Amino acid sequence: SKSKPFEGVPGWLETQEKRLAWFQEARFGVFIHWGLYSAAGGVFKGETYRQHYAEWIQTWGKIPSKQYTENLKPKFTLENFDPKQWAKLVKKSGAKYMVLTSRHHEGFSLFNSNQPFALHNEVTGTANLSPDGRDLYREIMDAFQQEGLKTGAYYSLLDWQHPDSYEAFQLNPNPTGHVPDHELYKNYMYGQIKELANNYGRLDVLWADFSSKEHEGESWGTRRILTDLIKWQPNILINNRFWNGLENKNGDIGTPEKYVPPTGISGTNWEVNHTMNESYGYSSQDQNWKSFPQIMRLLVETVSKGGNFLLNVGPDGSGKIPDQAVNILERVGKWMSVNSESIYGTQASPFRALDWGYCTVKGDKLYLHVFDIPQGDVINVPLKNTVKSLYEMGSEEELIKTVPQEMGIGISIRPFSLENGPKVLVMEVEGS
Ligand code: FUL
Repeated sequence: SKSKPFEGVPGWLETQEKRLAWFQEARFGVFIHWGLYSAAGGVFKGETYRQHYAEWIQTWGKIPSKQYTENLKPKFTLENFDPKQWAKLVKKSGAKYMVLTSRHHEGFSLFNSNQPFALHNEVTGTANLSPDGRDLYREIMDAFQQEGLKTGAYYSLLDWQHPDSYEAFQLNPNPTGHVPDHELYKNYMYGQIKELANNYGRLDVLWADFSSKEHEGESWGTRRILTDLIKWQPNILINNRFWNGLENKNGDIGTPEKYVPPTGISGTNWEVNHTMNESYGYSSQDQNWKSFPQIMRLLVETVSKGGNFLLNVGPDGSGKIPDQAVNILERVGKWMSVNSESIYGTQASPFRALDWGYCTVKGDKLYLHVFDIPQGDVINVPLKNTVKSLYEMGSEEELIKTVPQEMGIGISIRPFSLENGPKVLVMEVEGS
């Protein structure tokens, strides 16, 4: 399982650099978790679940699939569902791509799957979520592509509904003594991934989720999936979650979840996925929203360590994006409209911890993201080089007196409010 499966897939490694180019340029994307769990919002039949991942409510509550469906489908109303508005909001935030839960662990698809089990089954009737001949997945992907964004599909390897998946076996009553047949489940998965890759135009990312130690790698039929995927979608990127471990290098993209690796991850491209409150799926029980400056720290810290930042949004069962999330995206967008040059296409900071913020690099420019002003209102950049130019992003003034300091270059900073996000100084130096 520690082998490099991608090495055996024809064309994979040869094209990797080229396939990753847009991803490295983008640096910032938005994740959308939306499914039946969104209609529960952390509450099922009057009982509240405060666990961090509201999309796990079926498992927290040990709810059989049939009961889960009957209760939640009527609450998945779409009343406020406006994919064009979602796409406009995300575009305005400055994000360059979006990854949507095509199917989470509960086993319900936002896309219209033609797999026999998805069309009709004895467990839930159908595993497809779209009503009346609609295809919610298509509506969302189309809207985002029309805004010029790259689009990816999250696809769960786990399934709490399909009788041939182990996890479903644990949740659902099994009067006939059926023994799960992993080969059948694998074929179902393969068939659905084939649909995602062939029936919806471009697919830029397949975000698989997730493997456990007991069940990982080739045991999902991964080699077959990868071999065909790159034929169907020659530019696709695949994350590393067919294999166990968030930082493993078996894929195009490592996927640290809700943390920023202190020194980045060497030897692979990677993307932090993070939440605005605690949960990915919508929860009326989770009001622990991060502030806008906290979100900015996570974004900038990640990029300063060489990673991408995938910021999650969880619309509710009506299709409404919570106001707090809208507010954060709008404020990120406002900041990005002035400062995005310091994010897009930048690389990791050459410095270790700085006491005032983070640094990103592009060509001979250093972008200094100031979050905290040290005593004396002077930030220190640990460099001896001569400064060619120094200015603040979004300002005409050629800056701010630089004071040579023992430890490097000192820059005096006027006090400012972090409520508008970090201040970004651009510094060009001689002899980088
Ligand atoms: C995890 C999942 O179990 C969570 O529900 C969420 O989707 C997160 C991004 O990945 O492994």
